[in-house]
Amino acid sequence: MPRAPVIAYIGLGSNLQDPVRQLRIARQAIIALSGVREIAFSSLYRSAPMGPAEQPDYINAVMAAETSLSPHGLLKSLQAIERSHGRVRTGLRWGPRTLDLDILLYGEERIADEQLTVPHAGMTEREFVLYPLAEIAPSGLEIPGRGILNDLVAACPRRGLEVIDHV
Ligand code: ROI
Repeated sequence: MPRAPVIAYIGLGSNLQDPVRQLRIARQAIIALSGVREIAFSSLYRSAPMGPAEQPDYINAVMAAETSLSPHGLLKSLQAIERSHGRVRTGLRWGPRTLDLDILLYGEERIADEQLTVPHAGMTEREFVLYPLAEIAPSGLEIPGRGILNDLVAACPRRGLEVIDHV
């Protein structure tokens, strides 16, 4: 049975192998998925690494997409893009990565299983997620179980986060 389309928000992040290029290529790959239609794409943001400090700065962005894929179907597609774009990860927890694609929100759903946690676990404390999200989402958006986007942004310091480009 085809599903009614929902709005999903996808977080993109990279700090290796030309991160701006990684995000541009990833964006095109997501747009090319069948069952996914881009609605909005934030500016690109540069932020200091959360986690071990001895790694390059990150470039992050958020996409709003309408999708008819299931949450796990979308996850599989995003993981395939991560792999096909040569994702490199050191074994280090919170270490550098070529490409990270996270489902931040999937409509109003709350999901918690072995594969997927939605809303994304760390998103409400991460400036590099909340600010790009707020750029493209309605300010009154409810993050299920966490509160209203505007309030979460107001409570989150920018920590040097800067916009680097408009795409
Ligand atoms: N830090 C920043 N600034 N941006 C990220 O996307 C990011 N992703 C991660 C960890 C390693 C937690 N740190 C990050 O996965």
